[in-house]
Amino acid sequence: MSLETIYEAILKGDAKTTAAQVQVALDQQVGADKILYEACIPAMGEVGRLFEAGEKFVPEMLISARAMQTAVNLLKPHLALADVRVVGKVVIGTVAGDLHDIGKNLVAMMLEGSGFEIVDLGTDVSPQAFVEAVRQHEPHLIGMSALLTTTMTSISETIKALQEAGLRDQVKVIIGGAPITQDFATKVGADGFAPDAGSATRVAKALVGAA
Ligand code: B1M
Repeated sequence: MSLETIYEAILKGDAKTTAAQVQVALDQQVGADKILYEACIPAMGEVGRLFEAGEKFVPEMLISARAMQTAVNLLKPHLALADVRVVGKVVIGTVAGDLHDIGKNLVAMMLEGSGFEIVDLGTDVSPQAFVEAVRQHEPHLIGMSALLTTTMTSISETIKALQEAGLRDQVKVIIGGAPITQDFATKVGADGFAPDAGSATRVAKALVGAA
């Protein structure tokens, strides 16, 4: 096993080899976070670079995403901490028009591992669905993920919908995703921004006063 083998397997979209090699790595006591951050996530970055360069196409992105998901499923129990107290409730989703969920799932997983109760609304979540979920679940936090420059606007639309529903003051909003920046978060009035799953946990805890 080497991290390089896992990286290559995800890049090729070979889910079977990915699963087998991740398991070998875990059996050899390689840290789950090392496997995630040094093999899996860089592989997805390279898939994106090749797509942008016209050397990979949507179906190939999809099979790499599936291979990545098999890795995440195997890593999950090792990343989540066992005995954590509940520090707050988060409603999380990928915004309207956007189907990317790997990053959102990782963020949800890390939040869960650090004591948050998670209500995952999935992908392509409309502003109205976020509003309804806040009414129904009364979370401390809403987490929105956007991976496309074209869907970043769904974040501001959702924040606006929360304001119009009179719910904005009841929840903190944390956002993230590849095109999102702190500047954008400030501009749209989000309470927090995190560039990756690890910092999402720190920001979320700070927002609920559990840091
Ligand atoms: Co898409 N795609 N994709 N894609 N895709 C990108 C995002 C892209 C950058 C590729 C590229 O051109 N280089 C590009 C967007 C360009 C842009 O908008 N500027 C792109 C495009 C164009 C598209 C389509 C439009 C392609 C087409 O159809 N022509 C299409 C859109 C579909 C839609 O959503 N409506 C599309 C489709 C797809 C697939 C379905 C094939 C697949 C997604 C499968 C899935 O998610 N189940 C896919 C994939 C896999 C990618 C890339 C290659 C990888 C994304 C990923 O999973 N990264 C991506 C290229 C890239 O990102 N470099 C690309 C790994 C993941 C761990 O990182 O999601 O960034 P990420 O999450 C990080 C942080 O961003 C952060 O923490 C995570 C973990 O550290 N984070 C948060 C994320 N959410 C957060 C929330 C937070 C806090 C932090 O708080 C709540």
